[in-house]
Amino acid sequence: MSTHPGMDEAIDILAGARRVVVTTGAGMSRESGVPTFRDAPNALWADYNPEDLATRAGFARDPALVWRWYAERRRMIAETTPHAGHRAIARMPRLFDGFLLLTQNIDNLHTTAGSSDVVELHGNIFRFKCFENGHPATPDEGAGEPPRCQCGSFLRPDVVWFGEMLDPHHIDRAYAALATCDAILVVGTSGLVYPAAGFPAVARDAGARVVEVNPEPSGVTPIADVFVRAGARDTLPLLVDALERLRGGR
Ligand code: BJW
Repeated sequence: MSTHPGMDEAIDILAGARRVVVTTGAGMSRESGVPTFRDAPNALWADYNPEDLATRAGFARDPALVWRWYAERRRMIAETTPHAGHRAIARMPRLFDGFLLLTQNIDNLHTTAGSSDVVELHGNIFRFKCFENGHPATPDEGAGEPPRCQCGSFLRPDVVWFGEMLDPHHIDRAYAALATCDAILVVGTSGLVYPAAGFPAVARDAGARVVEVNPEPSGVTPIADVFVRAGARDTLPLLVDALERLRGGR
């Protein structure tokens, strides 16, 4: 008998799956010290209106404010390290015939933990691009807030703001995997921001079982086959340890 209600069923579902999708949100990195977006009291947006910060219109209105907000978050994230849950997910691909990790997180922690193929749906805070033309760019040290691109426009973080399209290549990979997976493991997302919020339902409608790990109910919980009400850091290693034992270290 495992510690958390639902763990044994979650293990059964994943042990019986050949193709698995894992999708993660901000709660995945909370125990590494990265604040989530919507959990009081430390939520990132507690003091700000997201519409002022994470939109093209917000950046156009006050580029320095948005740049500084991201610069502060980048400094803070750079001091964090992945936890045992990130490392457990990095061990998962070898357990299945098909595996895809879809993260909404921009913090790079899955990659640092050893996941080699991470679909970063909302981009990466450590990359930059031109605000006007979208080409990749590297800011010069001390080049202003925001720094200018060579073409004269401002630079911005290479993240996906509200109202912006996700990378079509990422979307194609996501929906192809969702259509064919046997199980989807959903970790630490409020299930409110689309299109990622719709992924569990897409997978379920294509026949997959839905396992959720989250200390609080989310928008995903009503359609989850199993809801493991617990944090990512302690739960995922237990889950992956059990799968590795069952699969004989395949
Ligand atoms: C733990 C834990 C622990 C705590 N362990 N768990 C369909 C319907 C309605 C609207 C739309 C729609 N389709 C598109 C839209 C518009 C919009 C949208 O979804 N709006 C909704 C708010 C309604 N979507 C978009 O604009 C997207 N673009 C798009 O679809 O383009 C086409 C289009 C355009 C326009 C109209 C229609 C279509 C782009 C979305 C980009 C989101 N960007 C952000 C910012 C990224 C950059 C940055 O970081 O600054 O991404 S918003 C923010 O929310 C961030 C996150 O990735 C995202 C999701 O947040 P997440 O991960 O769920 O975090 P939280 O904080 O909300 O939840 C944390 C969870 O963790 C909680 O459940 C906790 O309980 C849990 N937790 N501790 C495990 N220890």
